[in-house]
Order: sequence, then C-alpha cells, then structure tokens
Amino acid sequence: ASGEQTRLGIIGVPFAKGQGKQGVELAPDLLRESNLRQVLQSSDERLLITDYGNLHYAVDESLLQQQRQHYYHIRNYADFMACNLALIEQVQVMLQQNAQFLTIGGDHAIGFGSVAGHLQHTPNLSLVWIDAHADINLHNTSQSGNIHGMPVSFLLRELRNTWQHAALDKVAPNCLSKDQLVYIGLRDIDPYEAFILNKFGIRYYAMDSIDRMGVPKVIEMTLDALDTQNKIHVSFDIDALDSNVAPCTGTAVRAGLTLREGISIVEALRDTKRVQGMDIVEINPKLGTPQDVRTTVDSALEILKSMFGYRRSGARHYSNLDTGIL
Ligand code: 4U7
Ligand code: MN
Ligand code: MN
Ligand code: MN
Repeated sequence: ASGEQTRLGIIGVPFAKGQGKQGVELAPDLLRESNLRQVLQSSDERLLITDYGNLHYAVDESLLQQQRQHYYHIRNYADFMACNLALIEQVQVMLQQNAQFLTIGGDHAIGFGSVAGHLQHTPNLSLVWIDAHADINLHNTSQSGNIHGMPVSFLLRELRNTWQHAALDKVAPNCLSKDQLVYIGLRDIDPYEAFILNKFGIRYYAMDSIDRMGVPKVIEMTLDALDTQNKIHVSFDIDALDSNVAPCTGTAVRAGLTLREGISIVEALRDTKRVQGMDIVEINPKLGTPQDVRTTVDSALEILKSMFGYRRSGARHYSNLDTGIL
C-alpha cells in the first residue's frame, strides 16, 4: 500500500501575543506529548507525517515602526505580523512537500498566516472558520485590542483596505473572497462584527442555526455555498466546543458545540476530500485543573483524528489485514 501514502506536514506556532493570557504557547508541545502523531497515524495508516517543529520568528525594525506609527492602539502588532510572515513562508514550504498541513496554535492570531500562506500556494481556496467568535474585528473596532479577534479581517479582499499600513499586497497578495468563507458555531459576536458580517453578507451559522437545523443541514448549506473546485482550509478554535468538553481556553463561551457535533462537522468536511489545511488553536493548558487539561486535549485529539482519517463507523482503509483469518 506504499504507493498511496498521503503526506501531512505539522507546524507548531507557540504564539500567545494575540491575547493577554499566558499558556496557549504550550499547546503544540502538549499535543505532541499527548501522542498526537500516534493518534493520527493509527487513524489512517497511509498518512506520512512530517513534524516541522515549532515556528520561530524575528521582529524587525520596520514592523516596530509600523506599530508605533499606525497600530499602537492594538496589542503586539509587530510580533503578530512577524510571526505570521514566517508562517506564510512555512505553510508554502509544507504544501510543496505535503498534500496537507496542520497548524497548531498558539492563539487564533496565527489564523491569518496559516490561511494567507495557504492562499499563496492555492489561490482558489474556501475557508470554514469554526469558532464561538467571528474574529473579524478591525484595528479600530476592537474593544479589547487583542489581535486574535481580528485575523479574518486581514484575509478578506473586501476588508483589506482597512489595514492600509500593513502592506498586505506585499506580504500576502492573494486574498479570500467573502463568498468563500463560512463560519460555524458563533455565539459571541461583537456589535461591529455583526455590522460587518451583515454589510458584506458573509455566511455564518451561529449556534441558533445549529439548534434549528442541526449539523447535517448546516454542513449541506456550507458545502453548497463553497466552490466545489476549491480546496478547503478549516480553522478550528477549540472555544467553538462547549466548555464542558473544552474548558481550557482563554475566551470560553458557554453553550457551544457538543463534541459529537464538532466531530460530525469535521467528518463531513473531511469526506469532501478537499481539506488541504487545518488549524487547531486557543488551547490553554494553564487554565483549569489537570483534569480540565486532559479533557480539552482529548477533545482536540478527537477532532484532529476525525479530520485526518478516523471514522466512527469503522470505515477505513485496509492494506494487509486480509491475511486469511476468515
Ligand atoms: B478568538 C472579542 F471582544 N471579540 O475582539 C475580541 F469578545 O480567537 C473576542 O475567537 C475575540 O478566541 C476572541 O476581543 C478571539 C471580544
Ligand atoms: Mn478564534
Ligand atoms: Mn474563539
Ligand atoms: Mn479564544
């Protein structure tokens, strides 16, 4: 079965400056210590996994200058941009060497670089953003100043001009069009975010839609909306899940997706065979008890497993099981 291996590249991005709480930077190594690689490997034996370790970046003077002149009112712009510039390059390298990649955060500020890097490799891309939050604040609408609540605004063609001093045409020339974005799981949308979503007619299935229609219908509508020719990027914020299954996260919001709903969404996306990149972000092992950490990591592993091969139905690829036992 060696001819049909599919390569998966993994990068850890221990970035915590998109928000105020220490601890999210520990998630990549924690997932590794929790046997991420073995869990994925046993969910699909055809996976050929390469772990690229953790991303490093350096902040240069020109970014500090941009921060001082234009973006001093939000937190850590220079670090945000430096980290994402490095990630944009890293994602392209991974896609040259692998069929798929996984980015492990870190906070959700790295969603910008992960998707932007993906877009540089694959300009025709669709994005499914699974989150309690819309993460579409602008530098001048954010109530918190935390950039993990802004990454989507850097990606959309329609909002790029709001970051006119960020040189986005140079750092990430390819952008996403608003009709190739779908949100699932929202339940904490800021007033300006709601204004932006509605003004541009961006598709989102908030928790009330899931209550009314259920996951299968939401998935059907999501896939109907996205161009079937496109590859898909799935950005999964662990806070999309209910806090009883994902307690360790910095901006928890109650009444979220059940683990079954989360798995179900991810399985359906995986079944399109078009998912080429995924992020898992916002796991913070410094919040909560050791048992809470266990619970959160286990949920993350279930989600990742379902994305990269595991099927609850038992459906799987067989290579050399049929050795005459029956
Ligand atoms: B996350 C928030 F105000 N909208 O901008 C903000 F509610 O990546 C939260 O989804 C952002 O966890 C949450 O600070 C960002 C807030
Ligand atoms: Mn998020
Ligand atoms: Mn969130
Ligand atoms: Mn969060």
